[in-house]
Amino acid sequence: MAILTTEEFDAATVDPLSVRFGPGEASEAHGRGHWEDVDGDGDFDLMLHFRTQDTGLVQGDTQACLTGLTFDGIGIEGCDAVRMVPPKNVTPPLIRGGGQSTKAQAR
Ligand SMILES: [Ca+2]
Repeated sequence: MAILTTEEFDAATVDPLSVRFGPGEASEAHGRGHWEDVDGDGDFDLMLHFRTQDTGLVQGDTQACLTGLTFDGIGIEGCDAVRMVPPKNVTPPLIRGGGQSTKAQAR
């Protein structure tokens, strides 16, 4: 999960420990933020790690939101597309075809 710095928003102002992510309101797994240039545009973005089980997200969720505070106490929030990757060899994919949804068993 990354909070990107843009022209309007400096991710370095975000207090990493204030950020809650997903319906489970997960907090940063390591208790700290990581500043990296995630998108390679030359400024630092805030990278946060959350434990999947803490976020409350389940496979099939396509969007997740976070809330947080800047160091100045200003509330921030944002949502973005997420892709939950199923554990290998556990969950069969849902295949949609012919106007009907069909559950396919992967073996
Ligand atoms: Ca950047």
